[in-house]
Amino acid sequence: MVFFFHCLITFVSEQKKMPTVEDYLAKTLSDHGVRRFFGIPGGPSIPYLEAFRKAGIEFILTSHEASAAVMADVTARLTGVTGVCHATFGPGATNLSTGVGGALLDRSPVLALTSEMPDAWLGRTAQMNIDHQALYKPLTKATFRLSAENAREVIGESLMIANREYPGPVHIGLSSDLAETRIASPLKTSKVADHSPEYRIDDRVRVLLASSRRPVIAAGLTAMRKGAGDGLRKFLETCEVPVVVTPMAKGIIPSGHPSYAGVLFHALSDRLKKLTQEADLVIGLGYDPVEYNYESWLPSVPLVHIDTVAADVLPAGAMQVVSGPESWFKILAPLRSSPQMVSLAREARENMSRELKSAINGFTPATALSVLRQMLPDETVVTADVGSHLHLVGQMWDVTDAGKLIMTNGWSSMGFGLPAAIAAALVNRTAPVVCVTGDGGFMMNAGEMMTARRYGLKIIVVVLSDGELNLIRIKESWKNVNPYGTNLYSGSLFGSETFMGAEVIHATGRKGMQAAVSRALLSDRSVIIEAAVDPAVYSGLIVKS
Ligand SMILES: Cc1ncc(C[n+]2csc(CCOP(=O)(O)OP(=O)(O)O)c2C)c(N)n1
Repeated sequence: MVFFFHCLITFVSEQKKMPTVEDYLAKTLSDHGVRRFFGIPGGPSIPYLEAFRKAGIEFILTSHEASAAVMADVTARLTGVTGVCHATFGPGATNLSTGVGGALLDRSPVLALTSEMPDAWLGRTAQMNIDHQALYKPLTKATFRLSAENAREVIGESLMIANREYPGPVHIGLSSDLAETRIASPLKTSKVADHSPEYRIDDRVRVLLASSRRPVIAAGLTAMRKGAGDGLRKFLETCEVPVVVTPMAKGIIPSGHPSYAGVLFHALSDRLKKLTQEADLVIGLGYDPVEYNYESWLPSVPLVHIDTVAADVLPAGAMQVVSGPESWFKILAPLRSSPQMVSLAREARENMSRELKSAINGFTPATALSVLRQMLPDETVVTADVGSHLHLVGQMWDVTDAGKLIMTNGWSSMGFGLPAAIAAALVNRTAPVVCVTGDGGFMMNAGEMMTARRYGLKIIVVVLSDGELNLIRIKESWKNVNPYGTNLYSGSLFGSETFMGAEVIHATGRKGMQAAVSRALLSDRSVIIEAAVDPAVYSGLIVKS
């Protein structure tokens, strides 16, 4: 009996020493390297906000939860540390989910924390109550409900799962009565190791590589994310073969590199056909089909697909090697130079560049971009939204380095550009951050201009104002349908000199654009440049898909 009471007292005093769930979560994330998290709080969020604040993790209040998840995604992309975002019950969680889907299909490690109803209320009719676990199942790599008993295991495992290939989001539901409870005594955390998969190369892959005379490398999102650019450049020094890239891999080698041909899928990418159709072998290198499925562009030649994760479906006859980037260039060793293909790559690159230059005629989106390119320093971080302008930015913008052009081409959600710019400005307070967006996409998350103001951030927002959802209008024209449901407004978008406290500069021509950019660069606050462009050139540049 005495022994029993002794054990009970020891257990109770041990429990008292255990941290609360919110302190444990905050400390674990802080130790992991998290420095800020994004969202909109509800009542049950308060203990978590406090615990995070005390652990040195700043809460960034956004105008919409979707933006918070985009910011978490972009923070993770730029820092290499898991991004964290938070929302309350029901509508908070559904708002957040749009950005969480982005982290899934753009492959970014994110923890999405939402407040959930206590056990007794799950499944009941109650204000703001929906099933978050069901909501997040298709949008995440895993979804959990935290408890005092599973806290250690779930938090540790969530971080691991989010960062394993492909990286992506994990959702953790925080029951609203969970805060202030102490986590249960130490549990074994199950360690799930993430070493690169053991790879096996089929002999047929070696034969294909060794016998190819006209290979083309297609470098993709995984290659970019894994930092394979240095390895690729080194490889190309000894083996000269052409390289095409997916939009999110732009910058993996410089646009002026002799092997660089151009960007698949984006403006004028059909000009790459002359090169790809000459190929006798395509090598998808760190090629994540989420951006652009092979079926959409691959000529009927053999494919060797190399990636960190097995593809769900590949074109018939394709060979695949699942391996980490440290083995990629060993795998490619049998490949031989192809000067003839490299000269086709140069031709494609030069032709596209010539055609893009001819679109700089009057005040077109290409003119606005060329002014920006000339005036912004190389260290500028550019974020782009989704629409016709992205097709142009993707092909036209010379990217000097990884992390200098940020886009979503896996999830492709309008409204991405502005919150992405805010996240980039929070990470890097010295380099200029410029968001290039269409007017439709800007309007989706325009409230985030207040977030930039609240945190004293300086971003330059270039709204390519054409008064319409141009990409959809172009798609209507491909179907011989008159413009319908795509007109946004007539006249000026802002009709004012300020928007939420930010100066709005109207530019209607090249000179005005130049003056606006100089002024914006000199300003110590966020500036919006409303570039009233003529969108007519888009239809000749965007490739029918
Ligand atoms: C959230 C979301 N809704 C709708 C779409 C479909 N969509 C793709 S591009 C586009 C038009 C974008 O218009 P705007 O932002 O003005 O850019 P522009 O095409 O004019 O450059 C639409 C509606 C999408 N990608 N994401």
